[in-house]
Amino acid sequence: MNDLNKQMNQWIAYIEEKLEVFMPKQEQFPPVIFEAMAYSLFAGGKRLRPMMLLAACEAVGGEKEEGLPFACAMEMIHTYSLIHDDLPAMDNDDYRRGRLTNHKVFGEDMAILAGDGLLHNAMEIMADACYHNPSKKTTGAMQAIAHGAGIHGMLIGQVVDVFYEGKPLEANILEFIHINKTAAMIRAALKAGAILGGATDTVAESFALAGEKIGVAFQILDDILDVTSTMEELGKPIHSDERNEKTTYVTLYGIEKSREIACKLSDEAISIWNELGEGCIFLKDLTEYLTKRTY
Ligand code: GRG
Repeated sequence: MNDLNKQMNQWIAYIEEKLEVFMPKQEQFPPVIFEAMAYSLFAGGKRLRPMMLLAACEAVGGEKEEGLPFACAMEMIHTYSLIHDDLPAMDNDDYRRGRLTNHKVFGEDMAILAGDGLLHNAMEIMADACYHNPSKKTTGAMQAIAHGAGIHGMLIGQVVDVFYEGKPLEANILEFIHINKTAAMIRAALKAGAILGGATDTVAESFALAGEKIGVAFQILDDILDVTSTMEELGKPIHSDERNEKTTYVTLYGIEKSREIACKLSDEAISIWNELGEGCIFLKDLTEYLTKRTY
């Protein structure tokens, strides 16, 4: 295992331990809602957003403990979005994080409520942190996260994605969807972490910009991997009319050009980390891993 994998695993273990602490205790009846929330939260995600938030906080000289409530809140918001995205009314998926989706196990009604429960719990954790430590750092971080998750970020990305369902997309619409649906939460994680660590507004904006580039590159690679893994499974090239297909970077530009676009975005993010200096080495390595991945 290389150094980056070791560091990522350490972050994951740390985050999972703290997520347990920040989950609501089973004080209410019936227990099913607590089970449904925990089922998806502890289903083995990569914990990228909280990891980035904590690493950004440390990169600018902050203590990871300052970022903890916000990091856990980010993962809860991310998990809520996955539960809702998988619902029959949206993507209608049966599997997520290697297990049956929340609604397949608990039913649609409980899955909607489990997503809502995680979102509201995240808001309560952050509001609590702001209340106990009122400062521009805590309120600024909460603002960045709510902004990234809501109507100016992930949510509007999902709305536009749903709105154009089944219709061909222009490149600028597809870019809008990626910037918001996928990249806004990565942008928010890095910006919030930098704010909590005490970065100036200008430096926090650089973290945000790197996050946007990483997020879009990450999504383009996801689209590429989707096609290449299907090709591998089928053992042959597949043509666009054989797949029940959405517009992606791959359908618009082809695999090679899409790889080039992702690579360029990744390089731009890495330049930002280089400019920000030594403290950003982990984030730089993580960026390379996520945006040039072959896994
Ligand atoms: C329901 C408001 C609302 C939004 C849903 C996140 C999302 C928006 C949809 C999920 C579908 C999807 C493919 C989104 C792109 C972002 C993405 C690649 C999510 C998966 O993130 P990972 O790879 O997942 O970090 P893990 O499971 O590791 O946390």
